[in-house]
Amino acid sequence: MDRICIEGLQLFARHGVFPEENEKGQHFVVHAALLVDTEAAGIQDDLSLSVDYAAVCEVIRDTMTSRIYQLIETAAQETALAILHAFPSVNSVELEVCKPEAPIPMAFRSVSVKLQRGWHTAVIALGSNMGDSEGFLNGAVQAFRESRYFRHVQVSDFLWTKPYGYTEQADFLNGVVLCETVYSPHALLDVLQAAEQRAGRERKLHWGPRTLDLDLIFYEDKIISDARLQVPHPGVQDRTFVLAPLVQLAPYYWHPVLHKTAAQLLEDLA
Ligand code: A4P
Ligand code: MG
Repeated sequence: MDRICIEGLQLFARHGVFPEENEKGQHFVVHAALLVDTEAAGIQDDLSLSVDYAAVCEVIRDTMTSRIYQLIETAAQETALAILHAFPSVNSVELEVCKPEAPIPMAFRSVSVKLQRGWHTAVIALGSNMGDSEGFLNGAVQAFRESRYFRHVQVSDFLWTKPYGYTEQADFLNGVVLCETVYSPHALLDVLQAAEQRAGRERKLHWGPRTLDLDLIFYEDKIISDARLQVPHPGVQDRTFVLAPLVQLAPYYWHPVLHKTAAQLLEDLA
């Protein structure tokens, strides 16, 4: 992917852990690299097809100076989010926030935080078979829509399905969300689990009844297998209640391990 780079943007802001830093302020330096496709703009020599770097500098200045953060981690994170929202054609941004006057009683050139944030496609399965199932599923979707960490949130129809696995329980209301998120896979899992908690979810029985179950099915074409998270979700190919709604939204979604589309996996279950 092409990059538009801004180096050494100088700002005066008040970020810091110490009250004196918040009162007096100090100089900060920001470097940014925007990952953006410049091909069409380059061919047509047309700024409207690219990203105006002067406008990006204004967004960086406004975000860095409109609030006070204790941490340059937060200043960098918020600035990256502001850029991603202000310029939808920017897929990803690398940002470094430097604090050359940080309160360190030694000689040093600068301290900085450097991070990369971008939009990532994710597929999330929703399920509920206790209480106000439709309300729980809609509540989860609304929370994604209201969060700055998500965009382009698409929702399948919700469908009632017979319980799979442990069958001595009520029918499930199921659906799928296809979205883009700035969260990493593990941060997204935290967000999904927090949403389950807010819906009053109690983890009593594996595969048992629940107010809200949010499973991460796919994250880009990433393959993850660790103690907390397995992606693609290991059961996706066995579950009509995930594949049918997914096929409504993205029949072409490619399973990176089984090397089949969602539509092919659904067909295999027929
Ligand atoms: N975990 C690992 N990978 C993932 C992932 N990709 N997404 C870990 C979400 N969580 C993941 O999950 C247990 C642990 O899985 C988590 O701590 C997480 O670190 P859980 O939600 O606490 O427990 P669970 O829901 O009982 O297990 P699981 O595996 O999510 O259950 P399933 O497989 O979702 O089954 N029948 C119908 N018709 N419709 C349903 O929606 N759902 C279930 C639940 C059973 N039968 C169903 C339905
Ligand atoms: Mg689950």
